Amino acid sequence: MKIDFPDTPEYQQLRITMKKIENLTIQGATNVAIFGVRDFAKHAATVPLKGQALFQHLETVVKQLSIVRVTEPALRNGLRYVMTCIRQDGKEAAIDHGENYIELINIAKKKIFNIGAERIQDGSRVFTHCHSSITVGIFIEAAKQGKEFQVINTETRPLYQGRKTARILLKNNIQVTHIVDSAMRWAMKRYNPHMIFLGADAITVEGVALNKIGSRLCALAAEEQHIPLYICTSLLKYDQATSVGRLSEIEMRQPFEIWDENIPIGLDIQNPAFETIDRGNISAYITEAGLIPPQTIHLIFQQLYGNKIKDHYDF
Ligand code: RUB
Repeated sequence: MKIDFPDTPEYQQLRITMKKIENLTIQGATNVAIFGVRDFAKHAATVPLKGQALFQHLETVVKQLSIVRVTEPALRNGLRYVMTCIRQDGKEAAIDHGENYIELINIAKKKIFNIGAERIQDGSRVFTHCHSSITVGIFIEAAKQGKEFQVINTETRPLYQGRKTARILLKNNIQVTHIVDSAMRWAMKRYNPHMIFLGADAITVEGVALNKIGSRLCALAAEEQHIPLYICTSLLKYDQATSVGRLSEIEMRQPFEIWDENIPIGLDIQNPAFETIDRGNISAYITEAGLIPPQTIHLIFQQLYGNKIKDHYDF
């Protein structure tokens, strides 16, 4: 990632947020979108520029924020939403517009929590991978409704986001069984979960989901055992550029996250952050519009958000 904002006070908050997004202090697509959009809107409202100079500057900031984590369309959709509003109403309203987008996310989250929780019953066993605030929110909602169930979760190497999931679930008195990523298939045989719940970072026009590396393995193991797999996500993660043939990009992270000292000289280390889950492996998406089949993503995104988030294919 390349940050070339000047090291001056008006960029300070943006620089801090970008660093936190980059090093995963702010983690998961939904949080990346919320924090990124909020700080962008504040920056837009306060930067001492006007007219053409303002828009040129903000377009640069949008591009910079968009490449901190390239597989995050919910952030890009939010930045574009705020930019469109600023062009209509001026930069004074930028903060309100940023909050309006965040409100769309929050409304979507609540709906997904309820729709997802309906699928969980007393005695359910649910498998999940990594840490998705949406998936965890569903589990917490189901627990609030008094349901007793078990979650099987992976540690998620190399950065162990699965531990965050395990801690939050335990705190909410939800039974959790924690496994290494490579025990996914074993765990599916051993526990025979009723369903898999995964989050998403991006959704493509074909209905393919992109989520944490390991998600496709999870989907293949689920297919072998005939276990339904649900992607729990807001449609705000739809990558609109895929509707004109662009491929959703997969973030490659630094090798030191895998091996940080005494690395044998000459060793090539690859650290992909995400991978695709084919639509054929997805039973349904659990979204703010209800339970929907993968091939309807574009249509339903247009129905829900088409008038708010204009097509943008320029990233
Ligand atoms: C997190 C991850 C999550 C999605 C969805 O990856 O893959 O499943 O981002 O999260 P990372 P949410 O740890 O690299 O950010 O449901 O919170 O939007």
